[in-house]
Amino acid sequence: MNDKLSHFVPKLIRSIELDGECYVELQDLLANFENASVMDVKMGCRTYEERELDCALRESKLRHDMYDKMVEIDENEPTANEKTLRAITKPRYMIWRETVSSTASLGFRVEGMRLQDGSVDKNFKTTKDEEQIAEAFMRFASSKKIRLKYLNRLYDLRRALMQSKFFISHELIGSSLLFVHDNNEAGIWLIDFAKTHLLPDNTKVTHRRKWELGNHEDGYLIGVDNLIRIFETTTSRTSERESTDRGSTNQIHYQQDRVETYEPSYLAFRIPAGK
Ligand code: I3P
Repeated sequence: MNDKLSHFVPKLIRSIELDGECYVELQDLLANFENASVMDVKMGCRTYEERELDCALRESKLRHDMYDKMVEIDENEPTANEKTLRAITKPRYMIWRETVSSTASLGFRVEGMRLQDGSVDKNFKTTKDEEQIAEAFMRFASSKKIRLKYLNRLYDLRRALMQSKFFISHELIGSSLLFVHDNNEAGIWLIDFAKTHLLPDNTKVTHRRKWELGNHEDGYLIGVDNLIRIFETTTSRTSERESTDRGSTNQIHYQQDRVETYEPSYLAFRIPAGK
């Protein structure tokens, strides 16, 4: 991939055909980390495609599983009719899900994380406030050094997105940023492109404008801007663990999209042999 984003996506190793199906083998993003912590952040203000909405409105296929997932979070949310049917349409679920999480307001939501102690937390469906999110980030990356590395990576990512020919010509729906760190390094990559599509001819998006049916805006950059802002607030704080760590630095200098307190590092990833 010859694009400004090429350092931010897993490398393609090869594509293979197995039993008539085509598979791609991708770089193992965890290979260069020791006991990695991993967080999945779903990007954008919208998580369904325009055509999905169109199909659902025409077919109005009802989903019992999505009704069940909805009442598990808020039993008062379904309408009387939905309660009778015990089912809702997919767009009804997806749009509601965007508003109970931070997707609609901040342009991203935390999907889940795996911490270094092996614990997995997927309980973020109603994590919406910036303070709740900042706390989740501090728990995920309890070391300020690592949060600063993430912040620099986010600055670099925003710059790359704004210069990328791929990004300017595509709509990215339901795509995630994968955050990976260990005690020494941190990286962020774009993953999950199942609902990423080339824009129709003569359609331009800013990735920041409000979505209206037909304009294909996804709000991706709104999410990146807000991630950066929240990570900036977390890098000016000290976690409980760090308050006892004499090595932590309190002076942080934000300079032209780069935090200078810790030496920035670009990660050069080696693709393990045979991968
Ligand atoms: C799921 C989430 C996924 C969506 C899936 C939902 O909800 O919105 O993005 O898959 O739809 O069930 P939740 O996170 O609350 O469990 P797609 O993005 O692929 O549509 P699905 O059940 O139709 O797969």
